[in-house]
Amino acid sequence: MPAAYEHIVILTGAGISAESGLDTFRDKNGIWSKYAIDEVATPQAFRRDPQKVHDFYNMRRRRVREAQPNAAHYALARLEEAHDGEVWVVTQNVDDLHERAGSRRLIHMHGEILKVRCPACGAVLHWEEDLTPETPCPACDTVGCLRPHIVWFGEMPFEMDAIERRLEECDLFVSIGTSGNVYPAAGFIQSVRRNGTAQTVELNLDPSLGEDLFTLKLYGPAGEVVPMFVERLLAGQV
Ligand code: BV8
Repeated sequence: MPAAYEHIVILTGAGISAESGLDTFRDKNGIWSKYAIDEVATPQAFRRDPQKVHDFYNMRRRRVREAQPNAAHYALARLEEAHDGEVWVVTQNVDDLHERAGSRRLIHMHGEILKVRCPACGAVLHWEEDLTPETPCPACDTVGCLRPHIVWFGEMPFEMDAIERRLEECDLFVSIGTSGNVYPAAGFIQSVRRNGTAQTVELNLDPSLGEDLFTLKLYGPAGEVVPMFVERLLAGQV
């Protein structure tokens, strides 16, 4: 029997990695309750105090290396493998937990914390160690400009053209673990609704800012709600 949905797009945010021990941003005691965005997550912050920005990302990179994928990450990888149609994960997260759980069709629209980029030569390299303002670029030896391969506020997210195309063709859009605060990701649900008749689903701990825009909403920890949703989807019950 043909799958009910040919093109599934799944947007994930920090909430899907919360049960892996990685802090979210806007929950109580979240990252932005301890750090100021304009001191650690903008190009201006990096120019003003690169050491402070490197310290912030060094701490987060170490935590990602200690974290493991959780049942929600594995459920999405199982969906991609078992579903008779295309499944794309567009993640706002910079951790590598989707990859480690087995997801392949994956777009990191805000970059990846286990990569660094050299603005001098354009190299993008896998990187697991701490960075300092004195770390030379392994590709061109330039010192002082190596940065995390992360999209900061005020920078254009990666692969927006590809994402727009996926949103145009999707017939199922699922938003998982995101508060709907950050654009353009928070606007994807509006794009999907404008483009046509896709089924729209929000799986979250609490209702997001865009909750009214979704037709199906299931609330609870991603580690419980996502595997249950994936099994219902694979059984043709969504
Ligand atoms: C840009 C990398 C323009 C850094 C991040 C309108 C249109 C366009 C832009 C804007 C606009 N209005 C404002 C802007 C500017 C800005 C923006 O959106 N600001 C916000 C704060 C208002 N946007 C930008 O700057 C973007 N760039 O627009 O460029 C441009 C145009 C032309 C040319 C050049 C430039 C860039 C945004 C990307 C910034 N980088 N991340 C890093 O990670 O350090 S964003 C940051 O927020 C994180 O990446 C995070 O992923 C993202 C979104 O947060 P969430 O993932 O949703 O996390 P949050 O904590 O908020 O929510 C967690 C949710 O999980 C909650 O709902 C909670 O209930 C739930 N949860 C918790 N536990 C669980 C759970 N759910 C399930 N299970 C659980 N266990």
